[in-house]
Amino acid sequence: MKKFRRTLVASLLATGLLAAPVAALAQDIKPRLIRFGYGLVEASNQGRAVKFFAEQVEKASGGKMKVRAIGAAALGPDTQMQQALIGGAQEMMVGSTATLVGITKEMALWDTPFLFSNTREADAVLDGPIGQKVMDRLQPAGLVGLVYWENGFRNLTNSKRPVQKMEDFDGIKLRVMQNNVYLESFRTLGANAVPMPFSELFGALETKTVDGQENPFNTILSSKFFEVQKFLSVTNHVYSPWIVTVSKKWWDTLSKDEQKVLMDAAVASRDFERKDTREEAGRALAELRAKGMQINELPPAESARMRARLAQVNAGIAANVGQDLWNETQAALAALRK
Ligand code: TK8
Repeated sequence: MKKFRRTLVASLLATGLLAAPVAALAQDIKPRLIRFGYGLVEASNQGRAVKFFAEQVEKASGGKMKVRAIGAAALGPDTQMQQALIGGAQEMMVGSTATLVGITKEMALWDTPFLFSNTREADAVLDGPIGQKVMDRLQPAGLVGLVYWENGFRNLTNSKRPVQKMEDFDGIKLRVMQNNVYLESFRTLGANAVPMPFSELFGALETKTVDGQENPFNTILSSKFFEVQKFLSVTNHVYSPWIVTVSKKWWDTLSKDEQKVLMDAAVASRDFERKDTREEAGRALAELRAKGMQINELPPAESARMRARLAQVNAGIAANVGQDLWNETQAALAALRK
């Protein structure tokens, strides 16, 4: 088709029937279609930011690049979309960095319990040289990482009891992401942790296949987990990033200008998304309480106990992501905390 069009344009040019600028236009006529998949519903911080990204791309490309946003894991859970990107069957996605660990082991750095104490630290490290270094490790695997978005600090919900101390985890069947650090962390705390894709989670909570899960306030709200979970324990046990990724196979077919349109829109979407997420997180707890969830904070001594227990997983993470990367991260955090 494309070849035919070129031949046609060439012969029209040769006969003087078509001016050169029009010919250039004719070659670009078909817009680039970008299938952008994500896991949460449209009415979520993730859905809003994908929509924002789509608008930026269309505007900046003058309509030559079109983003089709496909949410609610309609293209499959994170791990399936990642494979589609690698194979070139899908162009873009956003998902948890934690589900990428099977592809790029360095991503496990972000799974370290209590790594960041606040969003200032998270932004500085993720947007700085360490975040970039980890992101660059995706390329040999066939993915191009553009930016990190905020999923947020994760908190625990379950249908059995308020978790106020470590012993309360006993007998709680807890869904975790498909990620060994999470699996080990919650086993270490005494829960019966089971890995499961996010797309199956609501159903599993509803049928009591699992008793609990952990996610940021925003997701507990947008995914309506309050309908099937009574207790929310404010643990803030880890800061969870999302990452916007592109199929490298497809990325390599783009012009430098097209790549820049995507990169600029990604950066703008990151700023939009973090602001939106933080605003929503600020009011989500009150909304969850109003929806009937019973919320408890952990007594500081219990929180410290859990933190100390979870530090047991750190050595394993350091070994996996590389001791140098681990040390560099600790040094960067120490400098930020000075
Ligand atoms: C959405 C997931 C989700 C994550 C999880 O696809 O699986 O619990 O927090 O945001 O990436």
